[in-house]
Amino acid sequence: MKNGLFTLAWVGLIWVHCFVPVVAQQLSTNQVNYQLTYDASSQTYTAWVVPRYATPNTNNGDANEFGATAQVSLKVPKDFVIQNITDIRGTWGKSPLKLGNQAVFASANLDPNYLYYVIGKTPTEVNYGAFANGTPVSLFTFRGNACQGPVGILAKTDPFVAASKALASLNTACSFYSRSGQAISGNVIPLEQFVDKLGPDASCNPPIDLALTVATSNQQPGLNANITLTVSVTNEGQNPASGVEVKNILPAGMSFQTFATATGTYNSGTGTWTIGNIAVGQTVTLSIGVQVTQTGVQYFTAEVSKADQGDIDSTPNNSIETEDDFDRTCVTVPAPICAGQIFELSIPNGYTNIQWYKDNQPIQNATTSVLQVTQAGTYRFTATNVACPTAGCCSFIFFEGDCCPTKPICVPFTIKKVRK
Ligand SMILES: [Ca+2]
Ligand SMILES: [Ca+2]
Repeated sequence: MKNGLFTLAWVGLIWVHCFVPVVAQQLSTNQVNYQLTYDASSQTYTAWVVPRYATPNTNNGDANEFGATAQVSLKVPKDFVIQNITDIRGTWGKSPLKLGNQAVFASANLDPNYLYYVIGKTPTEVNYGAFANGTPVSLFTFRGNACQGPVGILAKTDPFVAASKALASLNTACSFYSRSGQAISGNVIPLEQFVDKLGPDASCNPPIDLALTVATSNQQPGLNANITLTVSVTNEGQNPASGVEVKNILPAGMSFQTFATATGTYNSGTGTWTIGNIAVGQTVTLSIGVQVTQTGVQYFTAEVSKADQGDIDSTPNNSIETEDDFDRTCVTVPAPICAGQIFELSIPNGYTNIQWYKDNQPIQNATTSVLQVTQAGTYRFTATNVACPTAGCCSFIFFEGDCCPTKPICVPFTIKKVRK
C-alpha cells in the first residue's frame, strides 16, 4: 500500500510537468522526425525537428509552420544530467525529471545503463518559421554534466515507451503537433506527426583524425652542431580535437637546447608537448633545438600520446610506426674509422631479404642483420619489410680517422619496420 501511494504521488508529479496525454493517436500524413546533434566546441546539444513536408501545404496555407504541443524525449547514459535547456523556438520544460529508475518501472527490466528525459513544450502556438522537406529546424539546446556517452532521441520502439504507458499511464514517446499536421476540418483528435528519430545519437566524443610528422633542419650535421627538429600535428578529421599531447623522444646523442611553439607547452624533461585543442584543418608545430653530440645515425621520434577523442585510424601512445600519428626522422654524423678498427652495424631481428650496401653498391654476402665495417664509406641496407622515414633513410658514414683503438665497437642501427 505504501508503495502504491508513492507511485501515485510520483505519477502526480509527472503530470505537473505537462506530458502529452496517452490517447490512441492516428498519424498525420505530414510527418516529422527529431534529430539530436552535438557541437564539440561549445559542448552543446541541439534538438531539431526535421519536417518531411514543406509549408505552405493544403492543411496550412501560411508560408510558416505554427505548432502547439510537442514533446522531445531523450535516452541518456544513466549518469548524464541535463543542464541549461535553452529555448530556440517554443518554450520548453527547463527542469525535466530523469525517468526510468523509479520503482514503478522495476518490472519492465529496462537497460540500467540508460535513463530518460521527457522535455515538453508549452501548448501555446509558436511560429517555427518556414518548413522545407528534410531541412532541420532547431528547437532548443542543452548541455550535460559531463561526457558520459552518446545521447539520443528516444525511439518510438524503445521498451521504455511501452513500459511508461503500461506501468505508469505516461506517454513518454516523442510528439509533434502543428497546423500542417491537422486536416482543416473533420478531426476531433489531433493527429500525431512524429514518426521516429533521425540520424545517429549525438556523441560528445566524435571521432577525430590527427596526423603527425617530424622533420630535421639538417640530416647530416657535423659533430656538436645545432639542428632544429620540427614536429607538426594536423587535425585531418571532421571534428575538433581536445586534450592532445605528443611524446617526443630525443636519442642519447642529441642534447636539448631550446624549444618554440605557438601552441601549448613543452616539457623538455619528459619530452611531452601539451597541445590542448586542435581545430578542424589546423596544423600546430613545435620546434626543438638540439645539439648533436654523438657520431653515427640517430633517430628522433614523436607520436600523439593523448587525445580526448578516439582517432579513426591511429591509437595514441602505441608506438606502431605505420600509423599516421607516429613519425621519425634521422640524422647522420659521419664517424672516423682507422686502419685495424672494426665497427659493427646491427639491425634488429625480423627483417627479411637483407642486403647491405657500401657507397650504393651491394656488398657481396652481406645479407645478415650484422655488418662489420673496416673501411671508410657510406653504408646502408635494404630489406623487404623496411620503409624509410619521410625525410629518407640515413646511411652510416665513416671517414678516414687519425688514430683509433682497435677494439670492436658495437653501434645499434635503428630503422623503421613495416608491419604487414
Ligand atoms: Ca590519425
Ligand atoms: Ca599511434
